[in-house]
Amino acid sequence: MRLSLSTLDRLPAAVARPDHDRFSLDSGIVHLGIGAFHRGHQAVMTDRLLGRDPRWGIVGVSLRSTDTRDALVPQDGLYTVSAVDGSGAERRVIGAHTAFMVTPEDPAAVPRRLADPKVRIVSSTVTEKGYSHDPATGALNEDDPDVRHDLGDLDRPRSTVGTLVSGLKLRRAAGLKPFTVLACDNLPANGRTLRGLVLRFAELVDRDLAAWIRDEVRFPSTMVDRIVPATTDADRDAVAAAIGLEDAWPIVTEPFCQWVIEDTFTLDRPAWEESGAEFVADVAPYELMKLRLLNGTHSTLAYLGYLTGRATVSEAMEEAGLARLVEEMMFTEIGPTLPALPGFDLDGYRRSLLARYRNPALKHRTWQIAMDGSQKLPQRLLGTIRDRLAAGQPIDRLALGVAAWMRYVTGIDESGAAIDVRDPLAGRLRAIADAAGLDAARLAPALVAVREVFGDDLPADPRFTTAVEAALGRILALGARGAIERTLTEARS
Ligand code: CS2
Repeated sequence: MRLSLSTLDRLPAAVARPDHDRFSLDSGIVHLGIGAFHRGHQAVMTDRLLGRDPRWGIVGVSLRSTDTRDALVPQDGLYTVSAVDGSGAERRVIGAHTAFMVTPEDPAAVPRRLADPKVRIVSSTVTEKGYSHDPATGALNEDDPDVRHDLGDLDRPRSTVGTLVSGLKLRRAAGLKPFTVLACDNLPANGRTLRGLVLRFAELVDRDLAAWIRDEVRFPSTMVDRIVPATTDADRDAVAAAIGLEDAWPIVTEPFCQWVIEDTFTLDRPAWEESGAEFVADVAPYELMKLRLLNGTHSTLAYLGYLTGRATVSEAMEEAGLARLVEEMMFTEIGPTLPALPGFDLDGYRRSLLARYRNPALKHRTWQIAMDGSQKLPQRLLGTIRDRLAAGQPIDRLALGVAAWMRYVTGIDESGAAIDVRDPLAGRLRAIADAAGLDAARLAPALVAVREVFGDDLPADPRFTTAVEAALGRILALGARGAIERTLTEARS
C-alpha cells in the first residue's frame, strides 16, 4: 500500500503529518527544481505554516525530468522526510505541493503559471549549473544552448533565466505586479547574481521589459543549509518499514536546517520565520561563511575522501588526517577571510559542521558532492584563496583541495579504476588531463588555464600556480593520503 491522502490515517502516530487540508491550499509559490534539497528544506519549512496560512502551496516545476512528478503524483504529492542522526530518526510527511509541472511536456505552460496573479514568489534550486552563467564571473553565458534557444523562442523557455523572464513578460503584459524571485542555491550573492543574469537576458530581448524588471522585481539573497543526500533504495526500504507504507521518493536528511533570507520581497511572503528561518537586511556575511566553511570543506572532503577510497562524508571523516586537515582549513585558512558577524558564535558553528559531517546515519556520497566541481570551486575555495593571497597569507591546505579536484577530474583513481566524473566541463577537463598525463608540471597549469573556473587573475598569480602545482605533485607522488599527511606537517598558517 502506498502513501497518499487516502492512506494518511494509517501512518503510525510517531510520524508527523500535514495539519492542513491539501484541497484548501492556494499556490502562492512556483518552485523551479524540485530535487531532494528543495523537498527537504524549503518545502518542509513551508509545510509547517500551511495550516495557518494556506496561501503558500507550492507548484513544483522540473525543468527536465519527469521522475519526481511520476513518483509523487500517485502519492497526491505527499512524501516522507526523515531527519536522522546517531540517536534515531524523526519522520514527517510533507504535503506542501499543490501541483507538478515538467517543462519539456508543455514549455509554454510554466510561464503562464508564473503569470497567475496568485503566484507571488518564484523560487529556485536548480544547482549551480542551472543558472547558465560563467562560474568565475557570474555573467550570463550567452552561448549556452538553452539560453540561445530561449532568446529565440521566449514563449517556450528551457532555461531557468529564460523561464523567469518569460513569466515576468507575461505579467507585465497583463498589467500584474511581478513576483519575487527567490534564489536558493549555493551561489555567492545568489539573489544579486540571479538578478544580473535575468536583467542581462531581458536586455537582450526587450529593453523596456528589462527596465521594468530592474525597477519592480526584488531578488532577495538567501543562505540555505541542510545536508540532503540523494535518496537510495536502502532509504526507501527503511522509510517503508518505519511508516508501514510505500513511498516512492522519501527524503533522508539531517536534523539541522537553516535558512537566512533578505527581507525584501516584491509582494507579500510566508511567515517563514515561524518555521525557523531568519530574516536579515544583508545575507552576504552568512552566505560567505556557509559557502566557504561548509561547502569549501565539503568539496575538499569529497575529492580527498574519494581519492582515499572513502565512499561517504562520515567515512571520509574517519580518515584522521583528512578530518584534521579540514578542521585546520576552517580555523586557520578560511576563518580569517570571513567578515565579522556580531553575536555569532563562529567557533560553535565550525565545531557543529565537523559534528554534522560525522553524522553516521547519513550516507552522503563523496562522489555526489564531487559532481560539477567546475561550477562549485570558484565560490567554495577560490574566493577564499583570492582573499588570502590579497592579504599575503599562505594557502597550503586550500591548494590541496584544488589539487585534489585536479586529480579527480583526470577520471582515473589511484588504483587505476575509472572515475565517473560528472561535470558540464567533464569532456574538456578529461581531454586536458589526457594530453598532460599524470605530471603536475603539465597538468596543473593546463587546468588552471580553464578560465571559466579560475578567471584571468589566478592563472597569472605565481603564488597560486606554484602552490597548486606543488600540492598536485604531492598527490601524484605520495597518493592522496600521503599528501594529506605531508600537508599537515608542512602547512604554514
Ligand atoms: C554539497 C551541498 O552536494 C554538495 O555540493 O556540498 O549540497 C551541501 O550538502 C549543502 O549545501 C548543505 O547545506
